[in-house]
Parts: sequence; structure tokens; C-alpha cells
Amino acid sequence: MPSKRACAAIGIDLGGTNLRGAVVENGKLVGEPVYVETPDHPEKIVDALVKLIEDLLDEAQTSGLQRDAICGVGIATAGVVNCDTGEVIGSTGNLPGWAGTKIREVVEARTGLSVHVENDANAAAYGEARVEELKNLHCIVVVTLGTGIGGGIVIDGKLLHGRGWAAGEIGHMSIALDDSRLCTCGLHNCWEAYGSGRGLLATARELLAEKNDEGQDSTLFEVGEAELTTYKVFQEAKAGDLLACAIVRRWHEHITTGIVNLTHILNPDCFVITGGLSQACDLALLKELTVEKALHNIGETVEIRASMLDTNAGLIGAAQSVIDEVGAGVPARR
Ligand code: BMX
Ligand code: ZN
Repeated sequence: MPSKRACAAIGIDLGGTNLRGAVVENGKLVGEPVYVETPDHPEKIVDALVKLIEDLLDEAQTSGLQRDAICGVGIATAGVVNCDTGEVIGSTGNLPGWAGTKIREVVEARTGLSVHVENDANAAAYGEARVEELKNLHCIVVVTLGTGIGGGIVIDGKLLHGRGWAAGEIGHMSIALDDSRLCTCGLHNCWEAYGSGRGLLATARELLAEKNDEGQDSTLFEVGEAELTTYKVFQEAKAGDLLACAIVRRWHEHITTGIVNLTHILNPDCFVITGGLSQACDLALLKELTVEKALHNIGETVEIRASMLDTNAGLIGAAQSVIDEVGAGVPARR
């Protein structure tokens, strides 16, 4: 007789580059995550979402999970999301035209499943905050370093959403005054314009121009504008190129600026650093710089740690949120 399985859900993380989905049960992935390239138009993104859900449902059945054991779909997406309606109400140029998409309404109608939609970094924070080591902490801030900088703030186990669902949009806090960096959101001086992958490349271009004038030598001068990638900068820094090391160091200083600001606002127990670029981040250096720049005793006590769920935090957190919603008796919307 097949054993009774706990409530499972499909989790999807929708980023600017990929859609990643998996079935999640008891906070863990059932099988490997499935990746699809993110299409360039909102309608096509929705089509890709529905197709991915259908593929994952088929895959779940092959691994012995009946369709009725799947209690819903959790979707983590970049952008400001109204979680009550499941609509994207704000979006930067990282996902053009995405604002206004009624994800929940459309996906529920097309799949017949309950859908919960959450901002990607909020979903990651929701997932991380349930991990054994973190679940009893008072305040956790999750920072996602990727195309942009996302954030999720969990206080006593609950996500902070704010009046208009935009709490945690930490990538757009202002960290400069000179208007020299334009963010994809249309504002200048955003943390994201310095600390994201795009920000790192802007810093690289600035330092390359400056050091070229000063006659400094670097392998990066041989790299064309189009070939200059974050990967290339990290690779050259690892190989000991001094200019690449200086760029990476400046990137850490930029990331620290945001962490120090958040430390003074929230005095959190810990920061969890996740996202595609987090592997390239030296957390010990971030901690050292935070102690140096924050008020005495505040920087010392804040913990800066790596993600426990790795790049699956968003989809696990999204799946967990729909499981909790259904478990709490929120009527299934079909
Ligand atoms: C942007 C913003 C945030 C998002 C963050 C990280 C959009 C489309 N995105 O600041 O909502 O959390 O990027 O996104 O408005 P990622 O694409 O880097 O994961
Ligand atoms: Zn911005």
C-alpha cells in the first residue's frame, strides 16, 4: 500500500534569465529542478509558466506523487507583487512590461491549481527563514545578488510586505549622491546600480578608464567591451590581476554600504547572501568591512551567512507559501 505523502507543491522561480521549477515536498526538492529560458514578452512568459507547471505535474506522477497530493503552485517573480491578488504591480527594466500581469488569475484559470505569487527575494527569505538553524531568529534579511539586488525581511517568522507590497525592495535604496549611475528602475544612485552584476561591470568600466589614463597594466585591457563579463572579472581577480582585484574589492565595499545601512535600520540577527553572484562574494570580507563601517557593537553582532538552500531558495519558499496558505484553510481558488 503506498504511504500517505505530505502536502507537496510546485515551486517556480522566475528570473530575468531563467524559469526554474521543481516539485517541493517537506521543504525539499523532489527530483532535479527544470530550467527554461525566460521569454522576452509577458504573454510568452505566462505560456512558459503554464507549460512548465504541466511538465512538472507529469514528472511528479512518474515519481509516485498523485496530482491531488499537489496542493498548488508557488511562483516567485522579480518585481513588486500584490500577494493578495497575485498581480505584479511594479517592475524594473530587468523584466520589461511585466508590471500589470495578473499571474495568479491567469495561471489558476489555465491549470486549475491554487497559485500563490510572491516577490522572488521575499520567497527566498521565506524559504531560508524556515531552515532549522534560522527558524527561531527574530530578524533575518535575505539579500539576493544577481541581475539586480533583491531583498526579503522576515521578522518573527513573517515576511514584511509594507503598505504597498514594496517592503524589501532594498536594491533601490539610495547609496550615492552624484547621479552617475542610472538604475534599470529609472532612478539614480540605487544600491543595485553598484552591488549587482550590472553594478560590478559599471565599476569595472569606470576603473578601467581611470587606470588606463594612469598607465596601469591589466589583462582586462585586452578584453573588448562586449566580452567584459562578471565571470571574466572574477576569473582575472582569481588569477591575481591587480586591477581585477581592485574591482572586486570595490564591489564588496558597495555591497557593504547597503548591509551597513540595513544593519542600522533593522539591527537584524543575520543577513543571508544568496543569488547567482553570491558564490563570488567573500562573506568574511563583507563582515570585516561591516564591522569597520557600522556603529560599535552593531556590526560585530550581525551575522553574515551563505544561503542554506542555495539557488533553490526562491522556488522552495514560493512552494512553501502555497502549502502554508492551503494548510491554513485559505479556500482553494479554482
Ligand atoms: C530588482 C527588482 C526586484 C527583484 C530584484 C532581484 C524587478 C523586475 N526586479 O531590484 O523586485 O527582487 O531585482 O531580481 O522589478 P533578480 O532578477 O536579480 O533575481
Ligand atoms: Zn533602482
